[in-house]
Amino acid sequence: MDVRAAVAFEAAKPLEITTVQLDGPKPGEVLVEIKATGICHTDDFTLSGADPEGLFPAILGHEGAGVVVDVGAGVTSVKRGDHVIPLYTPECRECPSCLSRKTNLCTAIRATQGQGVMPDGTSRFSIGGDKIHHYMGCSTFANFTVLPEIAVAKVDPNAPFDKICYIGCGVTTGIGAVINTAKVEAGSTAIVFGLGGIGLNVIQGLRLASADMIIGVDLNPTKKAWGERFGMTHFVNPSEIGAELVPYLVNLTKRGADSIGGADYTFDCTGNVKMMRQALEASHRGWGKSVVIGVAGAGQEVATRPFQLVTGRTWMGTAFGGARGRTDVPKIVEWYMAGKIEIDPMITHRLPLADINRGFELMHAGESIRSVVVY
Ligand code: NAD
Ligand code: 022
Ligand code: ZN
Repeated sequence: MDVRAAVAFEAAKPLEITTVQLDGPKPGEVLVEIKATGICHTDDFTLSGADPEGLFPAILGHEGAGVVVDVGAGVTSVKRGDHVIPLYTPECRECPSCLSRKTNLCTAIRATQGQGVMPDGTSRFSIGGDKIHHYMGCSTFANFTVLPEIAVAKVDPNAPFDKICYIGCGVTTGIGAVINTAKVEAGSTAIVFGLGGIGLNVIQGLRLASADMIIGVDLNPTKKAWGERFGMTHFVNPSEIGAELVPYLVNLTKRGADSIGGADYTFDCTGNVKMMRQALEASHRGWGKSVVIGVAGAGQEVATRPFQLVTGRTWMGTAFGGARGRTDVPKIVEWYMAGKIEIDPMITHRLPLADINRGFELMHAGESIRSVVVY
């Protein structure tokens, strides 16, 4: 069938909106009509050419929501008409990783997903007979896409596509990092580095977990109001404190009889390796946990003195907020529908597919929290 897509033909060029051909679902696959998609940093990272694993031409996009319109042989968990969110971290429930219960990083289709093809090694997308790569197993920058059955989460059909698409990456990553990865307890102190589309969701996750003190750190002063909107209790702009950031934060988190200071939990949502170090070092001696969420550029390394770890701090990382997609994503949609979490105010821009490149410009200018393309 013919579908409309924004195609990344080569690195560092705008996406081209054009008609491409999509083959129907093979056994174990589903055809999904994508109704909305967010534009996320990883799409930009790959499009820029800085991603060493980036493949071209490709149909990018990994933060979508849509409707199942056809299923291949043997598909049992979803049917035509079901509303779904594509999963760049699938959940097969059969591989050693899924069975371990220790990780959400399902390995069932990992190799082919990284190669930009479906599990059978071929692509469903083409243009004039030439193959176009899939992206992160999702390719939501097309109004129809084909996905493995294990890479879709069935969600409440009453939920609005233009909001819940954000649950396909940013919302789940931020909230999941708090609940699944850090396992923050009520009354905790926490510091969030970087108040963008991920950090604000960490903040609302901390509010949900009843954290006591939620400190936000960002160089951009406009982020103070954004953080407060979702539960931040203190804002620190490193360029305005006239002091070293880590000692300043350690001092700010001293409570009662505790003269040591440091937060129970810290989260890096910048992707900057210097901030990752500061986040670790601003966590509490003896028990602080620091979660790396930001994805650093290719080849970057993190450093700290081993003393920081020997004295009881834990450095950890998270992919997709540690969420098991088919199990956890429907629950997060329910939390949104029940008003437990907010999404609407973070969606600052809505665009038609024809204007998708403008969404990337808004991201570069720091003007958007999230731009969503509505088909
Ligand atoms: P964003 O650009 O919207 O937000 C980043 C924020 O950090 C901005 O507000 C910026 O002002 C601030 N910032 C940058 N450098 C800073 C510094 N040195 N000091 C203080 N503040 C600084 O980005 P986002 O959409 O929130 O994504 C954040 C990171 O999370 C990215 O690296 C992204 O790739 C990553 N991410 C990871 C996962 C995962 O599963 N691990 C999932 C989604 C996104
Ligand atoms: C999403 N991300 C950043 C912004 N939006 C993001 C990027 C990478 C990962 C998670 C989220 C990630 C962490 C660990 C891995 N990935 C490796 C997983 C594994 O090896 O099992 C990751 C993922 C998908 C892809 C590449 C890296 C891909 O499909 N190309 C989950
Ligand atoms: Zn993303």
